[in-house]
Amino acid sequence: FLPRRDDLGLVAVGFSGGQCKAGVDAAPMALIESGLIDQLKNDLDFDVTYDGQVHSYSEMIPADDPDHRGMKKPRAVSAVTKALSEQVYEHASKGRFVLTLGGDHSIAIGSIGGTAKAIRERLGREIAVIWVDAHADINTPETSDSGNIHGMPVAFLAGLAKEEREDIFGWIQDDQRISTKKLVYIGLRDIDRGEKKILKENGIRAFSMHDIDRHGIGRVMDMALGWIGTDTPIHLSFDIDALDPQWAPSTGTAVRGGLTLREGDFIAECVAETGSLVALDLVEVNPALDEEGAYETIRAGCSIIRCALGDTLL
Ligand code: 4U7
Ligand code: MN
Ligand code: MN
Ligand code: MN
Repeated sequence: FLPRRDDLGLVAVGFSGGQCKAGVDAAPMALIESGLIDQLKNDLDFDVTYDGQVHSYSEMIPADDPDHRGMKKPRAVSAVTKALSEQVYEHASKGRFVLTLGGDHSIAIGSIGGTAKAIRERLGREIAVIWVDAHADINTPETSDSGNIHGMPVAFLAGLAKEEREDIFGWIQDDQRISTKKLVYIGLRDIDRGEKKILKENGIRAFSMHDIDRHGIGRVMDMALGWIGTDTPIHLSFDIDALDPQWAPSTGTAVRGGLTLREGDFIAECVAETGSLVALDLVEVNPALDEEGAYETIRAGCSIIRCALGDTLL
């Protein structure tokens, strides 16, 4: 079921409406300007299909977007993720590996929704999702204290949060959804009360920083990939705030006590080694925050992408 090894679709999403801090929309351009596409083409031998645009989808964003069920900018996030899901679906249904550069993590509603649908149609398979993050991003509108949708994408993708209104995620169909049984978290250390309850009640497999300290990242990856099982298409959604702020300070919701740069790369390498990776998101880099650390944060993001694409494997 592998995507043709040399074919990569790149989608750059300059969107920040899933949270309140400006600047995360500048990340795709910063990653690209640091040489990412040349690395994909020259060092990794990919055929890159990229429309040369950072999409902000501004034409789709309504001027009037009042809160709904406590969610902030629900129509904007809904419209952007719907458009993104169609772009990602286009790439994935042509057998391309899809790399989505965010943007805040709300965009995973679109990227994962698009991958899930394409892989179902093409291979009749359900994707697994590996979510690498300090946070679980599984709040429902009701459990969220912040109302920021970048803390909710997993709830919408897994069908734990639903909404009738077409313009507020009502467009999400079953074929775009994922199973909580095929979802694995790595790197968690800042989980809200309501999220803990959701993780428990749904038996979701999660490896926190505590688990990584106890077992080491090597055994954690064995357990995480063992849970998913071999020959399952994998979508890796990597929030740069999974890394310790020492390595990735320029991000909107930094939490101390995170992964080292090397542990982040190792996670990506282990996923690459499976040969089952079909899509990757790199999100939450915000070059406008901690400007001194922006270069390091961008470099860390590029490194994780290269590792996930097999660059450092022998
Ligand atoms: B990110 C938070 F309350 N859980 O819901 C929330 F702690 O994509 C944070 O992982 C969400 O960066 C962080 O607002 C979203 C908060
Ligand atoms: Mn996070
Ligand atoms: Mn996140
Ligand atoms: Mn964050």
